[in-house]
Amino acid sequence: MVPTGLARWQAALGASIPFAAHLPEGLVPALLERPVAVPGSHPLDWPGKQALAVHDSAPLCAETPEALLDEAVTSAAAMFVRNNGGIPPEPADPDAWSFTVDGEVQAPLRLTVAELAARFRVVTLQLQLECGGNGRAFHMPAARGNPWRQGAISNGAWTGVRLRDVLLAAGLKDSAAYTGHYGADPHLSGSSQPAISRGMRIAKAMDETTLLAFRLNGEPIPHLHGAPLRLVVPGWPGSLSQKWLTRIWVRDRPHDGPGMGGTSYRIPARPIEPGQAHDGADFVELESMPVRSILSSHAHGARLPAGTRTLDLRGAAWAGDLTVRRMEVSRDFGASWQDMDFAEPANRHAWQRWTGQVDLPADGYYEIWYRATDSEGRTQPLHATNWNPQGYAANPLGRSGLLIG
Ligand SMILES: Nc1nc2c(c(=O)[nH]1)N[C@H]1C(S)=C(S)[C@@H](COP(=O)(O)O)O[C@H]1N2
Ligand SMILES: [Mo]
Repeated sequence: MVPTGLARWQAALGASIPFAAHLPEGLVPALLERPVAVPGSHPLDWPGKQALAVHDSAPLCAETPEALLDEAVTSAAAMFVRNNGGIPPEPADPDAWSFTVDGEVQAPLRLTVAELAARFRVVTLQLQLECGGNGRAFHMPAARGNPWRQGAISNGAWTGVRLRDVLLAAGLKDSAAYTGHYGADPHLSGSSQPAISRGMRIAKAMDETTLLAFRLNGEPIPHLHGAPLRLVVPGWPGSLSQKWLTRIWVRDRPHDGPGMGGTSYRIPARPIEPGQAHDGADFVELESMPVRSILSSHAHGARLPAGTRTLDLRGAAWAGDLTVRRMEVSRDFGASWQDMDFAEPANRHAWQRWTGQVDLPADGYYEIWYRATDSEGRTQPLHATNWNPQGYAANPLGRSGLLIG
């Protein structure tokens, strides 16, 4: 059956749609539905940063277009930015920056960055840092918050010490159950309450890939990304990766700072009606992020020369605490899928790069659909599922529109 609106769509695209017969009923071509530029955004103008798509200036939040994520290790310039408050002043002596560990520990600690590096084993790991709201733009109806598409992800090479080693040095009491994180950034209202203060179960804090980081890609961390000291809690919502870190409070119960409880970083255990008002009382914490993939070799909306008959595709995929066990691409609206090659992660919690080739039969409009499957067999769905008021964990498959000719 010919989908309704096909002639209109082809006119709007200025191209024929060779695989139009496979367009699922009711699906609008991605290039017509999703403008190339993120609606309402403007390019970031910030020293040392690329022209990311700014969702908000106060607090500063900017998304990385997928095509700027083509490096195996994300450069600092390409990293998305997510702030909940202001940006604290830069300290004169970064090595003298100190933070405390207190609460349910035998011996509270105050350590400077220099002491951390001297006392504990220093490691470098490639780590996914993904905003809990990545993919929010795909929830229908629109959910509250920055409408990230898929660009609130980075995979930097972080250098620091394991939080685990520092917690062991402080000596966890049997009552230690949770962390609470504090940073130096001011609340936008000027009040003394933290802009954000989240925490995690102690098991994640004790994971070998949870770092107290002071370097990124072999350089000092850029101030915007949390220098001189930040947490990197890979695979879980980025909000746990406290920037400008000043304190870790070890608690005997779940933390209750701003960003905890209710509908914050929490998702329905059983789906609710999309758009429904909800207090989130019976929601569950969003911990390991869902499987997701990006296409970085071709930007959504790119035009390639007439006669192009093969595409060399590249991208990345990741799955929170899990790994990716399959990466597939379709160029005919999901009628057929082709397996892509993908690499093992550089270390646990690093993303996985993928590559592959598809053939195109003619000039015209195509959509490259891309989806990953995690190590427990969950595949990215066609549409976002499990709608929730703050729009977390939407991971529909990717759809990039390309024009040939
Ligand atoms: N101190 C502090 N840390 C913070 C935040 C913040 O607002 N203040 N935002 C968090 C959120 S929601 C995310 S997704 C990541 C983003 O890290 P980035 O800006 O370095 O990419 O930082 C987290 N750490
Ligand atoms: Mo975030």
